[in-house]
Amino acid sequence: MAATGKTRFVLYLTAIVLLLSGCAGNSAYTPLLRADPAIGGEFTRAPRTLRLYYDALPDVSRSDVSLTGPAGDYPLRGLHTMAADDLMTEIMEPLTAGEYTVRWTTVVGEDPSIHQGSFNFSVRAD
Ligand SMILES: [Cu+2]
Repeated sequence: MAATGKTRFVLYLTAIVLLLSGCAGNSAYTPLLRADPAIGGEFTRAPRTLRLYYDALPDVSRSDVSLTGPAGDYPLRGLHTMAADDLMTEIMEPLTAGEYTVRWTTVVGEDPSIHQGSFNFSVRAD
């Protein structure tokens, strides 16, 4: 009898894990379409702004973008939207050669879900 109870428990757990992994499949969706500097790109000319393009209009007041690299956190200024689908911000310090990570959080269009993600780019010395 105890074994039957345990078997049921394991079945319930399996069902829960399957449900959760189904949800995880949905959360793989990202509204981010592309960026400038390009996602994964390598540049000899350091970018001075970050612009992220989404599949719907981001809500700037519920968005955040940050940049980290060889010197830690890089200050950004003036997060705004330029068009119907983007977030843009100015990089306050010149970027030296190295690997950079852009992290973003946003809410887009009519969907109240908070989305977040990150991507890298690199700056190469000339
Ligand atoms: Cu702009």
